[in-house]
Amino acid sequence: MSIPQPIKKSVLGVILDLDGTLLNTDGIVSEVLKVFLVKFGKQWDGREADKILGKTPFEAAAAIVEDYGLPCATEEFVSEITPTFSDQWRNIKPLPGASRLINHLKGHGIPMALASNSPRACIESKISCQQDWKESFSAIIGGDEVPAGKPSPEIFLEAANRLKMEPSSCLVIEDSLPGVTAGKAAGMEVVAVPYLPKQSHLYTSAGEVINSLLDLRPEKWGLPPFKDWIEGTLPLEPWHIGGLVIKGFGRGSKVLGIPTANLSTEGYTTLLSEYPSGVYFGWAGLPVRGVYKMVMSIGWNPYFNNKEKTIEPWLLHEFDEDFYGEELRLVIVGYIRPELNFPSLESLIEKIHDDRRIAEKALELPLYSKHRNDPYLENSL
Ligand code: ADP
Ligand code: RBF
Ligand code: MG
Repeated sequence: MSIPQPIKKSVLGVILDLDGTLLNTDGIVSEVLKVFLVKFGKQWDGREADKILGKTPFEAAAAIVEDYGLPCATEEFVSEITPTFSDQWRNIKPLPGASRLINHLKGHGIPMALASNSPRACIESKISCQQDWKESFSAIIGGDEVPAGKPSPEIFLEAANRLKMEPSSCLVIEDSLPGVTAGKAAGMEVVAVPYLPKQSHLYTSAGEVINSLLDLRPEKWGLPPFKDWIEGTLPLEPWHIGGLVIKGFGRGSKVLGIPTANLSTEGYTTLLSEYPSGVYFGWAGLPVRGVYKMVMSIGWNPYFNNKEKTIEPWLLHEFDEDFYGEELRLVIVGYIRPELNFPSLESLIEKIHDDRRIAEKALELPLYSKHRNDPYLENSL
């Protein structure tokens, strides 16, 4: 059960952005551009990621042609690169919580529209790879179907029109700044889900900023709440990570009574980019010692404002010794909350102990306890 949330405003319909909000398009974009720029003797360094987010494909291409000083016109660049992108669309994964949200709203008969700056044909190809998505939307509007794309409000106004709703009765869910601007300009409620980490301070015009779709509380907007939270936890499709226990920041978490057996993020950059930062829990296996309950944080530890994403599992067991260098395997079965900042170290520690209690109790539920027997936990490298 989730904690009831105060209502901010009641809406009747939801308008969703596609790339970066429902689909993890970014990984594909980087892959394609990396290969493509080599042909021009240039190296893609990802620094333009924030410049191309939320733009129409043409605007994004123009930005790249200019930044890299490519010896071609934007039109040429677009026509050369488009087939490569089309090939990649079936490899795009939905972002965590995307299918859950779509199924939830559809199940409750909440009208939904998809409004993306991508051309309509691209949207159709991308969503055709995701089961049941297309049928879930009462309207789909591409950037080529309105006079101007986001940040102009037109695309959202057209979406409301097709849903036969007042703009003020619509909730927009958006990852990009141009998208948030467009939603507000259309007179709609907006929830921002920034795709880029540590950017939430830029999204002040949004009604709410959340870390990922897993944190959306529809009841805040007068919509039916999710019913899949169980005892303060959200069950996930289990996922696995493992590796050698490395030295962390040596901040003395152990002294605080919260030792975390940090894992190297090497080899997991793709997987980690698919999971939002946050507090998760599950089972931890140390081949020579056993299998233990575990609660962990993944992310930048806002309280310490780390530069790198870390994986910090706290094994819920008293050990007599350290186990640096040993192989640790994790099966992550559920989600608890986003990473937060705290006014004091004491309040951070208190919250981590709440997480521990939630995880310890939840892991007794058959739904979670069955994963203790996952063979991944027993095997060594
Ligand atoms: P670091 O900054 O190096 O991660 P910590 O203070 O977080 O240091 O201590 C983590 C180390 O403590 C782990 O790498 C492990 O060897 C040891 N350790 C002992 N008990 C536990 C536990 N219950 N959970 C996680 N690590 C533990
Ligand atoms: N760090 C944060 O800055 N914010 C958090 O919300 C947060 N949550 C955590 C939850 C758990 C279960 C664990 C094990 C760690 C968490 N941390 C968080 C990381 C913490 O800052 C880090 O482990 C420190 O090294 C503890 O002193
Ligand atoms: Mg640690």
